[in-house]
Amino acid sequence: MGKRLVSGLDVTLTLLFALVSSLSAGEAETIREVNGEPKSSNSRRFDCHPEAGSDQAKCEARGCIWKPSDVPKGPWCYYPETHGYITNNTVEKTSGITVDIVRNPDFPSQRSQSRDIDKLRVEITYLSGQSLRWKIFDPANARYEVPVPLDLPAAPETEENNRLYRVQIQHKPFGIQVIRKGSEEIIWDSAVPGFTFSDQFLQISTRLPSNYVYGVGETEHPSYSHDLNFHTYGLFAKDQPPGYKLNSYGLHPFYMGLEKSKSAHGVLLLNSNAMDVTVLPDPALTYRTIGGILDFYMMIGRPVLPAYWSLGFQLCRYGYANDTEIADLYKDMKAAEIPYDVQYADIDYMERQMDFTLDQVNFKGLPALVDQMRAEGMRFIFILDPAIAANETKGSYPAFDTGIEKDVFIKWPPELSNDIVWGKVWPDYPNVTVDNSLDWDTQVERFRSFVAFPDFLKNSTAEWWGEQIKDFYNNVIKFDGLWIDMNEPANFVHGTAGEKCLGDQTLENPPYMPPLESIHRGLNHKTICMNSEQILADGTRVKHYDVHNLYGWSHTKPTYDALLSATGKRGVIITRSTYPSSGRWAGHWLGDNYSGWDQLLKSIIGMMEFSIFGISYTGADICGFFNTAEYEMCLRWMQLGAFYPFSRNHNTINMPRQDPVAWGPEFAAVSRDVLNIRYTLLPYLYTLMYEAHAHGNTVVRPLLHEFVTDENTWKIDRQFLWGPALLITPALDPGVTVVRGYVPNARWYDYHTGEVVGVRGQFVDMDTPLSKINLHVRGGHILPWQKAENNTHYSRQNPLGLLVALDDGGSAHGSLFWDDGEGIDTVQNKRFLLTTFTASSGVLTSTVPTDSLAEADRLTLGLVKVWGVTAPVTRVTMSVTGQPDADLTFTYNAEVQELQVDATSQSHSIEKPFTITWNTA
Ligand SMILES: *[C@@H]1O[C@H](CO)[C@@H](O)[C@H](O)[C@H]1NC(C)=O
Ligand SMILES: *[C@@H]1O[C@H](CO)[C@@H](O)[C@H](O)[C@H]1NC(C)=O
Ligand SMILES: *[C@@H]1O[C@H](CO)[C@@H](O)[C@H](O)[C@H]1NC(C)=O
Ligand SMILES: *[C@@H]1O[C@H](CO)[C@@H](O)[C@H](O)[C@H]1NC(C)=O
Ligand SMILES: *[C@@H]1O[C@H](CO)[C@@H](O)[C@H](O)[C@H]1NC(C)=O
Ligand SMILES: *[C@@H]1O[C@H](CO)[C@@H](O)[C@H](O)[C@H]1NC(C)=O
Ligand SMILES: CC(=O)N[C@H]1CO[C@H](CO)[C@@H](O)[C@@H]1O
Repeated sequence: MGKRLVSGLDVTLTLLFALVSSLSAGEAETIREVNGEPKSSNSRRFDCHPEAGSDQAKCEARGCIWKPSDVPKGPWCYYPETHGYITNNTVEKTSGITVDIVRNPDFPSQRSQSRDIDKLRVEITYLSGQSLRWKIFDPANARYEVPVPLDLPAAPETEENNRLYRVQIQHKPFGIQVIRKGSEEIIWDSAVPGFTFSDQFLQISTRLPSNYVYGVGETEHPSYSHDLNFHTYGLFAKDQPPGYKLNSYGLHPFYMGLEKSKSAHGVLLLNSNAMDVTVLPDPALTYRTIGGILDFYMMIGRPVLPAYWSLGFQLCRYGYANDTEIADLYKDMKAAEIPYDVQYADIDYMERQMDFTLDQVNFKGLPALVDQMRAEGMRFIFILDPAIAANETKGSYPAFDTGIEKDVFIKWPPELSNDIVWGKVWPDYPNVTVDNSLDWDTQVERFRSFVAFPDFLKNSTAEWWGEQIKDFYNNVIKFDGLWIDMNEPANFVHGTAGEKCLGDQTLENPPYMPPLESIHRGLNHKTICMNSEQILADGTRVKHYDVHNLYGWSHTKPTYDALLSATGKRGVIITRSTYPSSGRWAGHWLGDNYSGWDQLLKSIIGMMEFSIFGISYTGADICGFFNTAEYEMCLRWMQLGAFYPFSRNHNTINMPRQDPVAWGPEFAAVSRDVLNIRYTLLPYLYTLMYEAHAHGNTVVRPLLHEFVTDENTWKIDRQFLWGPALLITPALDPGVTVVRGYVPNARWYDYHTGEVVGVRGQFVDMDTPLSKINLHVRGGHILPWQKAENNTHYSRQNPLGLLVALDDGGSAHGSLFWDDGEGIDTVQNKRFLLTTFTASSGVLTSTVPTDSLAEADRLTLGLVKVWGVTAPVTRVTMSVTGQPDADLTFTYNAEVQELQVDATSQSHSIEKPFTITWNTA
């Protein structure tokens, strides 16, 4: 944006190798060709006219070639081979390479309204042995760069031998090639035509090493592994329920690519402007962004450790009429004995949907209800939106008044106006009665109050926001977590409730418009004007145009900090709009999905994508948000949703109820059973959450992450894993009683029976009557568990059970992470217990690498189940240092090959290492 912006456009590229630690499974199997059939040379074309309305004249005016393609959907207008930039000067250092490049003058400008930047600098930094960054920018004029801090290594890896990769620079056209050493595969290759760097249009393409590419969000995808047949996804944060090719709430310009050598790498483009990503059959990928610089990376930051209770089941709806309705629901859930930890209230609880207020008519009794529920071990989460109502009588609404005093709201650039950029969202004007019979636009115009949007990038805003949250907690109502919504930011008027967007109109309607839902309506459709001004922490003034996609990201940390400071506990934050690194503070629900069968599969894809975006606490609204849920679909969704890390049934206003006690006793029983399984396995899920937080592992895992050498797994998205060891095969279609699922190459046990599955490396038909979801446990793993109770407050007090699933060689291993469940920074402050378990040759041993748990949080050992014990057991003993060996009671089931050992009588506290030995006949 050259002069107009204080600083301009920035695109940075960093490559991640073996991003997913479990991915580089070391099986030394022969490498197979993964690229499929030979490609027509036409499939190598890079599109020179991605906008609609391409013709020969327009094409040739860009210096491009016009020729029909024999590849369906292939571009007819494409770049000549040498189009792009040419290297001028290359300097190699031990820490990286710097290259000056100049635009190849043989080709005309691509977009006359967007000034080309003819000389660029490329800085390649060897961040670590596994990662590198390359940044392409204008050395003469600073442009906007993304102010999101990433966890980068302290110093570059200067030792060539320590790097897994090599970098090569191609001269004409200029391109970067990143080569994985060993396999010698080129895993990034931008030495292709079409590289463009102008004020409002930046484009870079890379060839991909295989046809298997995953990620790029937030947008709904019909499959986890991308279909590479020329699909373009527009990305721009929007209050837009997910739908095919529609840009949605957040921005995640990150993809993971598989290589022929069956390794994987990840690439993040650290750019926050509106953009699109095209996948091509070459195979290749093109990024087009309309601002910033090109900056590519690897470290995204590790996901937050959510409070233990947040892994419990949760209930919500938009449209609870009053607190009595919530109290009745709670009573019915208790009577039905369905495990449940968290109740929500949506914007209904507020007075006229204004943040930090309570409806004193319909929700007068809510604070008392919340106190009562919390006393019984339940938790409460409230929604907050960013927009603050602006038409209240002065002195009556402190959130707005103090916001004005502290100057926290987004304004126009001072040279245009000193006013706030007003919008309209949910809050109603004071003293009006909304007439719901009128059409939406008329309602918005007549009844919705003006609102101001806090600028969360600005220093003073976090402090003000934190004070509002603390006052709300101390003076109005207690809560345990917060749910932040509408933070794209969403606006019910386009641009501004004032007249029109002031200033430069190319910001509202840029010369290149990515294929967004609002393509014909401009970037400010349902959000604020792009020319609004925001202030970074260092004082830099930036355009909303550049930082729009960071609004939800910037809203998240201040909310998380305020929650911790108000409650003194870590709780949980759920946010709708996300950007890379949002997972450090929050989880994400997959948005306002609808009650349709197709959404069950899409939710698995969405969860697996957010796993690789570094957000492990995810799940869709169980039974769907919009529309009417149907019995069987909702039942199947309850079964699937019992395995979302974030497991919440949520519904919109004016729709029939869809909670588990709304459908009669049979539905309630199925919900109870499947949630009891979830609750039983929460110690395992919590340990996975810890591993994600401490080591960056994924929680919900596609099968390919564990079985990458098995090509059958590369396209599987109807099944998923919890960590390495629990395989979930849900029923996703109406009327089915059998579901086809893959059994990867390992020994697996049926979770429900403990019996070993006879096959491996095959697709099999699994019975799935309405009451059952198929679950399998992988041999070689030990899963910690606890008997389920009505909520986690009580289940956490039960003895710890172990499920030991032996592999073919009779061994298994696993671990348990345990803390108080809600303390702040228990991992950083080492206030936790970490126990590892190993079983081999009839002996189960525990070791305790970290033992710093408070007395009150300690657990005793309970029931140990061992699967795959092939010979009858004659005696089981337990030994603990300093104590005489004790005989334990046990049962052995020869048919199932299951040994059950009851250690309860020993009252053995698990921070002390123990050994359990079983003797066989
Ligand atoms: C290429 O680099 C040389 C010296 O580094 C410089 O004099 C020359 O102007 C550069 N060429 C272009 C086109 O920028
Ligand atoms: C609460 O709302 C329900 C549902 O609209 C209604 O039937 C009931 O009368 C209301 N109760 C109170 C106490 O307002
Ligand atoms: C859960 O069970 C405990 C113990 O039986 C009981 O005291 C508590 O009220 C129950 N809580 C809920 C929410 O059902
Ligand atoms: C609401 O507040 C805005 C901003 O101050 C003002 O322009 C508008 O006239 C007010 N509307 C009403 C109905 O008070
Ligand atoms: C709304 O009505 C109340 C009571 O009638 C009055 O005190 C208040 O000033 C009114 N607010 C506005 C903004 O008109
Ligand atoms: C914002 O806060 C940071 C950290 O406290 C400080 O370094 C910076 O100067 C502040 N920025 C402004 C514009 O006050
Ligand atoms: C059911 C479901 O979750 N569907 C989609 C919801 O939205 C996300 C994007 O926010 C998609 O990834 C899901 O597939």
